[in-house]
Amino acid sequence: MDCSDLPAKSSSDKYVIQPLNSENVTVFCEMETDGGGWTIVQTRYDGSVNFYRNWNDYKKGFGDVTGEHWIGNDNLHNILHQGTYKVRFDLEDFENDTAYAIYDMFNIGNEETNYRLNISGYNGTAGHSVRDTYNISHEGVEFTTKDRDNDLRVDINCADVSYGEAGGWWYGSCTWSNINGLYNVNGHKSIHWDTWRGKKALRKTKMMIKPN
Ligand SMILES: [Ca+2]
Repeated sequence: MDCSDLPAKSSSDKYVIQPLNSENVTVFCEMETDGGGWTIVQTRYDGSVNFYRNWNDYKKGFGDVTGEHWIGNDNLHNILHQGTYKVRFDLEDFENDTAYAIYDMFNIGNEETNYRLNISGYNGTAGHSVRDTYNISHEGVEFTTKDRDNDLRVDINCADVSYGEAGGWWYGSCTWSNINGLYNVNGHKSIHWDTWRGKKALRKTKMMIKPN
């Protein structure tokens, strides 16, 4: 069903999983961090993959699972729909410092809900940044891309690089965190996690899920 089904001594690598009522999905399994058994949703470390993409790319997923990639919102929904999951974000800045954030409850709706987000139960070292500049939780917000504006800002599209952040994400009145922003660019269009490093660009991100 997901990477938590692998035997404990399995190596971190790509594997094929078959979520319930879903096609097979090739994913990368993280088997070392925090007990292993994590299914990778997103990872970035060198800027080799463009994350400024449209709705359909985020829906289907992009990049290679052994490199920088996004798992795809349909795949993510199909995995999360099987039970109750937690999500973990691992972050590294350009000074090699690291931090993490875990949310004990994480789920997203299907495409008809615009992948509506449920997230709660923060703990970690990076701080709770899945919220926006008005200090409002992103519980219940929908996914937005440059070509599909579902955010809470009426004046702009938060995913549009010209006016907002950049990259697809669950924006509210934009956001304190965006791991899908532009690579190695400081400011609000960057990969950022405000409660840890403000709008300073981060070098590495890893987002992953595991049954709770
Ligand atoms: Ca908007």
